[in-house]
Amino acid sequence: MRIPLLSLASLLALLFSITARAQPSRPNIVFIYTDDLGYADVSCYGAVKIKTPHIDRLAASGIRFTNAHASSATCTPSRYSFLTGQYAWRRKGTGIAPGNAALIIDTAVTTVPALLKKAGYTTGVVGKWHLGLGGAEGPDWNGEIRPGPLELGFDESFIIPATLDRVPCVYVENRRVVRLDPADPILVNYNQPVGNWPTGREHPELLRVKSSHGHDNTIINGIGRIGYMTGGRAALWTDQDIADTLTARAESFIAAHRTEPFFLYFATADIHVPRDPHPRFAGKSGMGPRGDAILQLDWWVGRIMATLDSLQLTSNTIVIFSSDNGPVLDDGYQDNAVEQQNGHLPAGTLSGGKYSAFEGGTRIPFLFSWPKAVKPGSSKALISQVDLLASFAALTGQSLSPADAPDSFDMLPVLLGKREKGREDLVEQGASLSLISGDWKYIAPSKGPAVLPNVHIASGHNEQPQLYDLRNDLAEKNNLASRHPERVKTMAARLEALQQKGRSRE
Ligand code: NG6
Ligand code: CA
Repeated sequence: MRIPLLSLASLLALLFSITARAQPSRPNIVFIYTDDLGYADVSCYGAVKIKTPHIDRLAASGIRFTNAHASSATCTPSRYSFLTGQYAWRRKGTGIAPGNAALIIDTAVTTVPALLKKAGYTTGVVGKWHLGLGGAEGPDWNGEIRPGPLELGFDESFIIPATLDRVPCVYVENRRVVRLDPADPILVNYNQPVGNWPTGREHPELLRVKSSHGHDNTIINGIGRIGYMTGGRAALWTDQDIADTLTARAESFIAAHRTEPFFLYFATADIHVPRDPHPRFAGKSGMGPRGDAILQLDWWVGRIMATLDSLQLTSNTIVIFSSDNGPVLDDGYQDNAVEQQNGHLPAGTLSGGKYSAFEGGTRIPFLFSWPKAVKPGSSKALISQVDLLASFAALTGQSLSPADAPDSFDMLPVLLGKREKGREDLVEQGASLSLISGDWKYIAPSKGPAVLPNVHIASGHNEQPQLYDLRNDLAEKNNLASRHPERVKTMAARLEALQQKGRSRE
C-alpha cells in the first residue's frame, strides 16, 4: 500500500509532537527566596497598608499557595532543607550559622543545583548564603574559599556569606572575597574582638542605627554587627547598595545564559535586619525601614521580571517566590518597626512569627509562575520548600536514589495546578517540632518561654502537647489536645516514627 506523501508528512509531524511531549521539559527556573517576609507582608496575601505590584503580578500569572511552608522558622535550616531535600533537624549543626561557620552541607549529597546541572542547566546563586563556607577550619577569607556553592553544584556564585547583620560584611564571588586588597587582610572572630575597629558596645555614639538587643560588636557603615572583624576595608559592602548590586548580578546571570536552560537561586537580602534600604525607598512606605525594605524587595522582583520580559524568556521561565521563615518586627535594631507598624499584620491572622512553632513561623507566601504551562489560580495543597528537589527531579525526568532528598516529595502535579492534594503530612521546625496532617496540627511538648524575650513573638512552647484544628482555628488559639487524646497519640507516634526512620519518602 502506498501512503500519500502528505499523510506521511502529517504522520511524521504527529510522531514528532508525541516524542517532543514525552521529553522532559527544561524551562528556566528562578527561585526568589526572600528573608523574613511574613505570610501577609505582600498585598497578594492580604496586606493592605503596603502595595507590592510586582510580586502581585507573579500571583496573577501563576498559582498562589496558601498552605506552603518553609521547613523551619529560621534561615539556615530552611535553606539547608530547600537545597538538600532533607529536614534540617535530622542533622546537627544546621541551626542559625555564625558568619565564620564551615560549610554545613555535605558536598557528596544531591542538591538542587547538582540535580539541575545533570539535566543540562547552568546554575547560579546570587544573594544571601548563610550555610557556612570552607572546611572544618571555616573559610579562609584571604585565600580560596572552598568548599562552598561551587562544590555543591552551582556554576556561578555571588553571595553574602551569612546575613546582613553578621561579619564579614563583604561579597564572595565564586571562591574569593570581592575587591580584597591583599595588603589589608580580613580577620574575623565570633568570640573575641580582633583589631581596633570600634564596637557598638563601646561606641554607641558612632551608630546610625542603635541596637535593641545584641548587634553590638564591630561597627560597619554605622551599624553594629554580630561578630568582630577588621581589615578588608576596600571589600566592605555598602548596605544601601546591596539591593542594586545583587539585582544587577542576577540580571547579568540571566542575560548571559538566556540561550540555555538556567537555574538561578536568587536569595534576596531584604527584608532581614539591619533594614537599610536605598535612599530612594527610605521613608516611602510610611511604615519605617521594614516597610521600605518590602518596597525595595518588590522592586527587585520587578527588575527580574523586566529582564525576563525584555529577553522574551517570561513564558518559559518558572519563577518561584517564597520566604525562608516568618516575620519579625524588632529583630535586634531600634528601627521603629514596632512603632510604625501602622496596623499592618505581617503574619495576617496567623499566630507567632520567626522562631515560632505556630503557623506564623513557617507558613509563608509561595507563588509558582510558569506562563507557558500553568494556568493562574490558587491552591490549598500542603507543600513545603523541601519538596522542590524531588519536584525538579520529576520536571527534568530524573529519578532519585533512596539516599537522595529523603524528605522531599514530588509535588510537580500540584505546582502545575494539575492536582489539588499535596503532602499527607509535614514536619515543621520552630521553637518545637510540629506535625501537620490534613487539617490537624500537633506541636510536641517543649520547654521555654511562651513569649520569646526581645522579639516578643509567641513561641508555641508548651510542656503539654498541643493540638489545633487548622481548618477552624488557623490562629492556633484553642488547644484541643485534651479533647482528642487518641489523635494526639497517633500524631505524636507518627512524628516519632518520622524522626526514627531518618526519612519521609518510602
Ligand atoms: C539572631 C539575631 C537576629 C537574626 C537571627 C538570624 C541577635 C540578638 N539576633 O540571633 O538579628 O540575625 O539570628 O536570622 O543577634 S535568620 O533569618 O538568618 O535566621
Ligand atoms: Ca530569615
